[in-house]
Amino acid sequence: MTDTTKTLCPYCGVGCGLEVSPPAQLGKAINRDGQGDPIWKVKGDRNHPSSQGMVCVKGATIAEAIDKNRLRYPMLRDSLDEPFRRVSWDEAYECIVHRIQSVCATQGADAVCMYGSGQMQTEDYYVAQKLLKGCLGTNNFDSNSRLCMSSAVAGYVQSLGADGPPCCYEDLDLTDCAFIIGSNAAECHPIVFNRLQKHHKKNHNVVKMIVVDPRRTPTAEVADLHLAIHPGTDIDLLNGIAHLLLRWGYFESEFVSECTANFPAFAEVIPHYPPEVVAKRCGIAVEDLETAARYWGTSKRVLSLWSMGVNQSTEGTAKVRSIINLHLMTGQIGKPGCGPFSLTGQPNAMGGREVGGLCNLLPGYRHVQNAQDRAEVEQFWGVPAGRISPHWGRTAWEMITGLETGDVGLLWIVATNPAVSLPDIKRTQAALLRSPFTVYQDAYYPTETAAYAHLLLPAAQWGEKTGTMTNSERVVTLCKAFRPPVGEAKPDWEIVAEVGRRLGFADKFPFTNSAEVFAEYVQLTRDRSCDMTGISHAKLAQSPLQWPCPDTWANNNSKRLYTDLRFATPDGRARFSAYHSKGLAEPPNSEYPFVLTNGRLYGHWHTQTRTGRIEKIQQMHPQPFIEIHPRDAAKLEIQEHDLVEVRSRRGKAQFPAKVTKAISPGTLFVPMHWGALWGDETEANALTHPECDPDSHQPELKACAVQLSLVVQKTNINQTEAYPQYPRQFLPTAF
Ligand SMILES: Nc1nc2c(c(=O)[nH]1)N[C@H]1C(S)=C(S)[C@@H](COP(=O)(O)OP(=O)(O)OC[C@H]3O[C@@H](n4cnc5c(=O)[nH]c(N)nc54)[C@H](O)[C@@H]3O)O[C@H]1N2
Ligand SMILES: Nc1nc2c(c(=O)[nH]1)N[C@H]1C(S)=C(S)[C@@H](COP(=O)(O)OP(=O)(O)OC[C@H]3O[C@@H](n4cnc5c(=O)[nH]c(N)nc54)[C@H](O)[C@@H]3O)O[C@H]1N2
Ligand code: SF4
Ligand SMILES: [Mo]
Repeated sequence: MTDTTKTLCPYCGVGCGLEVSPPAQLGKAINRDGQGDPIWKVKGDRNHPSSQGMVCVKGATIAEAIDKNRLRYPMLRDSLDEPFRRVSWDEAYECIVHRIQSVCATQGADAVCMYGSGQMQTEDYYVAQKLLKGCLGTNNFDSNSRLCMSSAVAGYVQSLGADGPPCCYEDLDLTDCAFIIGSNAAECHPIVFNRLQKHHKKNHNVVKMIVVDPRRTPTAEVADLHLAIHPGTDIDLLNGIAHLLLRWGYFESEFVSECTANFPAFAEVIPHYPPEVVAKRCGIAVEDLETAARYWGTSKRVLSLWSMGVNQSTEGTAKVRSIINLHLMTGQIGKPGCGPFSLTGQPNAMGGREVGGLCNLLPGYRHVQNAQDRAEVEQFWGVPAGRISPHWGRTAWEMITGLETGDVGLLWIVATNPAVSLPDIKRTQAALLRSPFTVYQDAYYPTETAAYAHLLLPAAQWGEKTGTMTNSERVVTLCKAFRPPVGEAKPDWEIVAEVGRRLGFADKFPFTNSAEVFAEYVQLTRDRSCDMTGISHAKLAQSPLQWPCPDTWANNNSKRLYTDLRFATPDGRARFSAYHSKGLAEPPNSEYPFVLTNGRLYGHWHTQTRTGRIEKIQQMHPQPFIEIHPRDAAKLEIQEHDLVEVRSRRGKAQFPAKVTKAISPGTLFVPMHWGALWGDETEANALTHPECDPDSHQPELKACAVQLSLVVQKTNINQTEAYPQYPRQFLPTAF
């Protein structure tokens, strides 16, 4: 393994290609903690179709974190107040198998849950679906995509008939109006945003950029029009734009009558959204609303880009569908440069959706509630008819409430850090403390969730295992191993497959490598909208491939979906939806007068398990903060860098104040990256609530009502002590 290896950046859903080459000193003795390991060289892969050699700071520095604080051996303890002891893999496997068998015997298979992540590779996901849904007969596999992409999935399925963003990155170069809503792409999807920005700059008089976000983010900074709407008023805005488009006659009647259904219901809702009413509700000027509608109406190719400001909402599905409505009424879909383009969060959230990695899905964009879908998968897996449950399994949050009620007997967590990232974190942590048995399969130690685990399983991570990931534009890339796993770590799919064999399903898990897993899985995509039968590890070793890619096609020409204007619904027509705005689940009131929102910073990745250990990134973002508008700060006599306290109905947290006009009055913003390991009382999720969307079950992480008060003035704070920059060893460790 000395040559350059082509792989994919394991952070965001942009999916940039990387080339990794060995450090000069490879082979030198390394210390046991891996802290002094030589650093692998990483650069952008110029031949990758999605990124063409570009990378952001996260991709460029990834190699600096791959050896620090790794979980190297299986570790076990009987109760959470004991220290872990190292055990062999054999002992670890026997322990899980015994636990699963006894939970199934006493409580039934629906008491077993696996909580996975969009950072699992497709092969990892597939093996887990087969074990839980096919062998055990429970749909209790959910992933953190429930917190992330599930509203986009529900919106696409309901409006277009199937999941899958219909657009591609080339559309960023071809659009004449980018409508960016609830996305801070400049920080969160930087390589996508750079490409769009380049096009926007080059064609400044023609190409427009609109950003809809309560914050003036770096994304909003470069827009032609920034609509700083009140949090939770997106549907008002979208219906308000539709109102003006209809009033001004920007309406593709032929497309609407030939290719869509349900327009009359939509047309009944829209008159209720005249500009004066909408502008007032959203907190924007009528002229700005009109400008937005004018840009939409006069542009030939409108490309919408959205992310968590849309999805993480109790009306997330309705927001997604209301965006799609605008595309349908103006015929802005299925053509170059336009369409509703959901930006995916995690590197393989797309793959996870394709392979059925949510508790309501089955492989190949199938649904557990659809009898034919279940029958097809049962037959393919060779399991008895009726084995796959016709009901939704537990969603991520329902796994937590199941721990509270005692209905969950075993929780197996893979590649996610729920003790930081789930809503209402104190309630989540209390529930995790009550878990009869928690298996935690992760690459790092310590993490916050390890404190709640009985059994720790060391996962081989990026670079140590070979598998595939799908990015936001449906491009599948092979992520090749370039070094052996640390310690006794193993690829996630291998661990799950071995448990399956030991549970008595040996014939279902005959795989000897991940290429075989993939080869089996793609057969389940045959004739589905995400057909990948023409893709294999061997072919991907030549170059990434975009789906749909059936084995019957001579060329991989899959840039856009629905180019024939036939949609994936039974009658081929896209569906208009008719939603009224409901607003926030927890609106501000006199006791909790502010809306707190939260999100990401350019350098950090989620709960910092990797980026928190990279010096350059630590220096970029040394500590958390809270953004407060100068008018609100003045009322409370808060000044820059003062320590302030935020309280919601569920918990509290403290942050240094950042007084800035970038946030709208009445709204506050904190970053989501600081869990208990990285600071005292700086958890965004100590404040958030779990209320969720009725269709997608995605929680409204983006908004909760809070109160704000001054704690200490800046002159009295020792900043370094208040915010330690490196993880505290807060757990007893037997390493
Ligand atoms: N640097 C970095 N990049 C990442 C990640 C990371 O951790 N770090 N994570 C990846 C993942 S998994 C994801 S899901 C994506 C997330 O990518 P984004 O969704 O772009 O990121 P966020 O910062 O969570 O939220 C985006 C914006 O939503 C706005 N917002 C809040 N409430 C509302 C509202 O009611 N309406 C509207 N229109 N906007 C609102 C917030 O002000 C915020 O600026 O990023 C991916 N990329
Ligand atoms: N307040 C608030 N909360 C949020 C959000 C928000 O915007 N605001 N966003 C939500 C969203 S969109 C997301 S995606 C989640 C993200 O939240 P998490 O999924 O909890 O975040 P990560 O830190 O990415 O956790 C990934 C874990 O996987 C481990 N890991 C990395 N590679 C591997 C591997 O190959 N195998 C295994 N087994 N483990 C591996 C890492 O060490 C890390 O512990 O947070 C959600 N929570
Ligand atoms: S844009 Fe996303 S995929 Fe590309 S290098 Fe940055 S984090 Fe990695
Ligand atoms: Mo996400």
